[in-house]
Amino acid sequence: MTNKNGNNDSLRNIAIIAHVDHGKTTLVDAMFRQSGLFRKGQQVSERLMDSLDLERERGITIAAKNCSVIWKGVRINIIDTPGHADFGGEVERGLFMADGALLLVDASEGPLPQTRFVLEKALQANLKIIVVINKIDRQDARPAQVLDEIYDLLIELGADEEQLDFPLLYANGKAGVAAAALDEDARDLHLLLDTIVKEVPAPDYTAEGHFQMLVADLSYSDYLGRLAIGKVMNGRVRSKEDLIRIGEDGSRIPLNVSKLQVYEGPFLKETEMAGPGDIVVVSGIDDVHIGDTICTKGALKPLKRISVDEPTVSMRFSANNSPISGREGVYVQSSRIRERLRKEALKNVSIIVEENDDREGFTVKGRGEFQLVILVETMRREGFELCVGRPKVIFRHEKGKKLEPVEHLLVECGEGFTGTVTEKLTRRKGRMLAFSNQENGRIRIEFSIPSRGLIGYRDEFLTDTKGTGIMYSNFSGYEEYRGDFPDRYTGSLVSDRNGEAVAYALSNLEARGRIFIVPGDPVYEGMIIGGHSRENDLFVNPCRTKKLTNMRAAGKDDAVTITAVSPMTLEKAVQFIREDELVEVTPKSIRLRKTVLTAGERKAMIRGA
Ligand SMILES: Nc1nc2c(ncn2[C@@H]2O[C@H](COP(=O)(O)OP(=O)(O)OP(=O)(O)O)[C@@H](O)[C@H]2O)c(=O)[nH]1
Ligand SMILES: [Mg+2]
Repeated sequence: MTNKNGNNDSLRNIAIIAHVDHGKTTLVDAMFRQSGLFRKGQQVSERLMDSLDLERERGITIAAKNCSVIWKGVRINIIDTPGHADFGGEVERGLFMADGALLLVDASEGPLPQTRFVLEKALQANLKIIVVINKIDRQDARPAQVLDEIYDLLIELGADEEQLDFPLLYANGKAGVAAAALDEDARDLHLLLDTIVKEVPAPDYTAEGHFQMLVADLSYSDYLGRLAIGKVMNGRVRSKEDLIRIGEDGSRIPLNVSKLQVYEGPFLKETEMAGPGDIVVVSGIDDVHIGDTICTKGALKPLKRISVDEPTVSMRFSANNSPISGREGVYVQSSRIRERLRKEALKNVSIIVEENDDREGFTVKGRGEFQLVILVETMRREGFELCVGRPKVIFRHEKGKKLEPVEHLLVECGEGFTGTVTEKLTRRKGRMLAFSNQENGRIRIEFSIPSRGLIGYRDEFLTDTKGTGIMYSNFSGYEEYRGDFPDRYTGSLVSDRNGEAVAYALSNLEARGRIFIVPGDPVYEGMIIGGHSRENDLFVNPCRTKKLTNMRAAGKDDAVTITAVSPMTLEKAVQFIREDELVEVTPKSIRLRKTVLTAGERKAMIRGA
């Protein structure tokens, strides 16, 4: 940047970044508590920043969020980011508001794939890095080796001398303590807060500059309408001020700031004025996009727009056209789905929505199947009914070559499982990169594998390792297509009629595969009721009752025993379906189905092909 000749020393902007579950949100809680934000004895829920329902239920952060603490007169704006690889776009967006990054690394797990991703992005953004080796209370903590691994990672990522000379703290975020050395008796996080103020540069700006703000996040309030959130790059802004928004196409739209707010803890506080470097929430704009510049009429210069990595996975969304559609949801029409997806693309930088040529559905592109599953789950809770197809990777074509997204995969499991895991990953065109014995007796293996090889694999991996394995992957780049392999090795059990599933029929079908439904469930022709143990699809009658020859036989039918079925989850369903299958999603049910439902239609298609 040029002409930056001022520093706002009353502020610091810091992003907390890490691999999933390394303790970011928990550490923010402790910072809140110790900066005097809450009354003594006040009941405050855990992981306060994980405010979305799905975040609380799943115990993970999905969206990056802003908050602040005041420490010794300095406001530290904090951006809590998600650690799951599929939400990497949120980290990239969050880093646009930060001048420094707190890199958390679990004292036992050490740097994992997403640690590399977030650190790389922070280094690219030229942020001051403070390293926190966290969870030092863990029984299996190995802080000395973890520190070595962090150095190795930084060197690999091309960090310079200064970046290698990072400030280092050891913390137990849960207990709210941090110290400069392991043998130091830490009682609080004061040293961490002091280190942030001392080491992270105060936001700089052009002293004589006019107001300019980069929109990095959007929100909505029933009272205030759309809210634009971002960092003030230069100048000051006042409530009620007349400003201009510069859109991506260069359009300049006037607006009036109806309310100006800044962060106080996890809440918003109204303010009359905000200075350079601060993170503000502006209301009074109807139409605004992430990446837009808001500025005074005097300085109509757009700032560099926020850009994030391209999506790698796509999924088809369409209106639910099953014979039992519209019974369980509130929003079923294609137009409602379109509207909802448009809204999502507006506030989620890593989601792209395209209307399909057939005008019947939408292609939603994102950074991973889990990100798309979370979107579908959110929509179903809002009352939507829809159908989604199998997640597909997005190929690229360059210089006559077909390229595909490739992941860096790390699996950890007991020694007895490594054979199966390696065999399956190799079949999916995975290449082993590293193999190591962990201190806890487990084996860690790293692979480079096409993203498409991982779609549908997680569930299988958990079964193969009897639920004890862990796997993490993140996108490492586009590479030449590694060749075909089947999506799934088995077919489906498909209902050949409409009706209601019956215990007697399901019990008999158990010999054919794994059943997904229970007696009493509605079924329709073309609905998938289970996984076939052989390759082909098998058309079956799940409604068949035993012929009633006399009363005793009828009594026997009631006593039929069937294996317990665990309810189908959206994740499992999306992982199970093949190219010619769909998941039917309603607020109450997850059903699987063939895309083409009836035998007649299928035959017609084959004839037409
Ligand atoms: N032993 C120990 N556990 C911790 C510590 N800090 C957090 N945890 C636990 O680690 C788990 C994950 O904590 P979070 O704060 O949600 O981690 P996160 O990094 O925000 O996770 P994502 O945002 O989903 O990436 C929770 O079960 C915490 O209770 C710590 O210092 N020690
Ligand atoms: Mg979190």
